[in-house]
Amino acid sequence: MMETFETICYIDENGNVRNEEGAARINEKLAKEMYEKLLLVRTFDRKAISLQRQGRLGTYAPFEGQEGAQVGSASALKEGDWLFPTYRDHAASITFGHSIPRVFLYWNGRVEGCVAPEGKHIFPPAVPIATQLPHATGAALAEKWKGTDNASIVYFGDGATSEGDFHEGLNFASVFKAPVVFFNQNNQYAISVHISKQMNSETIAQKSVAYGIPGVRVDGSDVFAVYFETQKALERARNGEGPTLIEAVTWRFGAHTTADDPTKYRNQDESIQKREQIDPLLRVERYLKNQGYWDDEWAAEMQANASAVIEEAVEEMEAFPKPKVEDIFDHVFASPTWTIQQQKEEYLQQMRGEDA
Ligand SMILES: Cc1ncc(C[n+]2csc(CCOP(=O)(O)OP(=O)(O)O)c2C)c(N)n1
Repeated sequence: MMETFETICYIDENGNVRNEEGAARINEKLAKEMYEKLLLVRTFDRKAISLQRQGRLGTYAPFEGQEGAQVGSASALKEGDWLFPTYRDHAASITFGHSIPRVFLYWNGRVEGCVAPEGKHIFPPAVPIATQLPHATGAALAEKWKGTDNASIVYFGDGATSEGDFHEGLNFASVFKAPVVFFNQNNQYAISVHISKQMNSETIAQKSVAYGIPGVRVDGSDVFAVYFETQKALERARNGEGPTLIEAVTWRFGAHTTADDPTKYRNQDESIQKREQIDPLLRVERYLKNQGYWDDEWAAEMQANASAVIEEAVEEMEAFPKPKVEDIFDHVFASPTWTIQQQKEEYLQQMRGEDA
C-alpha cells in the first residue's frame, strides 16, 4: 500500500494555530524570536539584490519566500552540528551563526566568504547540485564514530533529487545509520524546470520509503512546523536512529538568480497572488496579531535593528582588503605546479609592462 505524506502545518496562512502540539509549544517569546530572525534574513536578501543591481555584488541567488524553511530548520541545530548549504541557503547559515559580511563577500567571488567563524561547522555553499549530500553523510558518520552527539543537516532543492549524489547520500546514511537530516526545500522549480518535469513522484518525502528511513512533509512557510519537525529528526539522529528526509514545501518569490528572468518560464503574477498564503514572515505577524502580542513600535524597532545590522555588514564587506590579481593562481593547488608558477610570473611581468 502506498504511504501518503500529509503536509504538516502548525500555523495556517491566517496565523491560526492548527494543531494541539502547536498550541502547546508556540508562545509569544518563540514567535517574536522567529519574527526577528526572519526579518533579519529578509533584510539581508533584499539588500543583496539591491547591491547586485548597483554593481557592488556579483550574481546573487535570492531566497525570499524560503526563509521559514531555512530559519526554522537551522534554529533546531545545536553548537557542534554541521550545516551543508547550497548557494541559496544563506538564511540557514546566518541563523546558525555565519558572519554576514563573509556571506556578502562570498557573492563578490571571494574565497574568504567561504570561511565560517571559528568553531562553526558550516561548509562553503555547494554550487554543483547535490554534491553536498554525501559530504553531509560522511561528516555525520565521522561524528558517530568519534562518539559525539553532533549531527549534520544538508540543504538541497527539488532538482537535486534527480542527481546520483542524492541516492548515494541517502542510501549510505540509511545503511550506516548516519545522524543526518536531509532537508529538501521543494520550491517547485529547478531554474526553469517545473517539478512536474522533474519527477512522477507525488511528493519528495515519499522517496524516504525506498531508503527505509522516516520521511516528513512540512509546510515550509510555517517556521514553527519546520522548527519542531527538524528538532524531532535531529533527536532521532542523536539517539542513533539514523537519518530523516524532510520535504519543506516552499516557493521562491523571485528569480533563480539575478542572472535569471523568471517571466520566461512562469507567470510572476502567481508569486504576487501566493504571497498572502505563503509569506513566512506575514504568517508570524498574523499569529502575533491574532494572539494580541503584536506591537507596532516593537515591529518598527525590529526592522530598524535588522537594517542597522545589515548596513554595518555591508560596510565591513566593502572595507575588506581588495584581492590581488595573482590570487587566482594561488587558489588552484595547495602548492603550485611549475606551470601555474610560470603563468603567474608571466602575468605579473605583463602587468608591470615588461616583455615575457
Ligand atoms: C551538477 C550540476 N548540474 C547542473 C547545474 C546547473 N544548475 C544550477 S542551479 C540548478 C537548478 C537546481 O535546482 P534545485 O535543486 O531545485 O535548487 P534551487 O535552485 O531551486 O534552490 C542547475 C541545474 C549545477 N550547478 N550543477
